[in-house]
Amino acid sequence: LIPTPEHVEAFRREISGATSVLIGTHLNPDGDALGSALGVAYYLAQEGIPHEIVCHHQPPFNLQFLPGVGKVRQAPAAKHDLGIIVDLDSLDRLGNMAPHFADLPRLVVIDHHVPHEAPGDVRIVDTSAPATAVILVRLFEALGVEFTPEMATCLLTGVVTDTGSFRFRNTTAESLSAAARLVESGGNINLVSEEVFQRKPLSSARLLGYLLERMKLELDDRLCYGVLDFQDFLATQADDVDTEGFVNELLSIRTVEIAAIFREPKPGRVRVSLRSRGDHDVAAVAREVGGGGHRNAAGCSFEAEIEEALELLLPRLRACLASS
Ligand SMILES: [Mn+2]
Repeated sequence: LIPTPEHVEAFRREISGATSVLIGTHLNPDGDALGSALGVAYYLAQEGIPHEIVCHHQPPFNLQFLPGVGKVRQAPAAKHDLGIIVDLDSLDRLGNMAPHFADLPRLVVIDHHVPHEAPGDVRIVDTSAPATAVILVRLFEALGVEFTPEMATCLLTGVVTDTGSFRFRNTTAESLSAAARLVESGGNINLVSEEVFQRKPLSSARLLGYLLERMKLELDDRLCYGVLDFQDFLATQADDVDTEGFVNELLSIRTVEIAAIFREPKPGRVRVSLRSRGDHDVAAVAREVGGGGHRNAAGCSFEAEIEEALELLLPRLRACLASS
């Protein structure tokens, strides 16, 4: 299990050798990114080690409840001699924060994504972990850290969001027991669930209404797609972030095996989200048009009209459905 005793020892050495720590996480931070970064910050505070947290983007609306979230900045104010980055495995994903980490003498990476660049002097990476927050729970337990209620709520947010509230396939005995451990330590699971999942803006609900009203089904209702054009975004005053999770609504229909959403939040720029069940490889489809992702969750975007994007992708999605 990761961290191994060697990882724990290496981490302990880095911390004891550091005078000041810069904590970072990825662009468009989610609950695991910010919850894990704040969990590390609470740990360093307990150890009496000065630290800062930076992120390219500000925390999104639905994560403003996180204890300590006000400490997240868009640039470091001080000098640091150790970096700890969580929930990402390439310095690119730090966005504008990347140069601040590239110059640090030492770097620790704690993550659960499949490594690409593999930066860092100490790497605590477990691709089978349900969330970075779960790796931190293991690490802090090995270090004998006392989980405060604030720290527990932050880490719990990572577990709850990355497991889709214990619905995704990464919901294991360990994700549940880590969550139970955090709730026992004072983590507020009701607050986390309400804030993360029950705080949708009205604009988002209206936009979803448009999508569901006009979605198209083909091939015995196995392929489902929908379009949200610039007029729809204008009419509802929604942003592209408000479409988070929409494609999963289409895939949640019993007969649907491939779902796609074509959206134009700004004129002339089309973003496409693709989802599939089982063996249908939508990442292969996305790669053919310059996008990428995982087999069952992929995306692409281009400068085009929505009609062109449909003409480009629909034949490929139909072929994908037929071939697997
Ligand atoms: Mn994560």
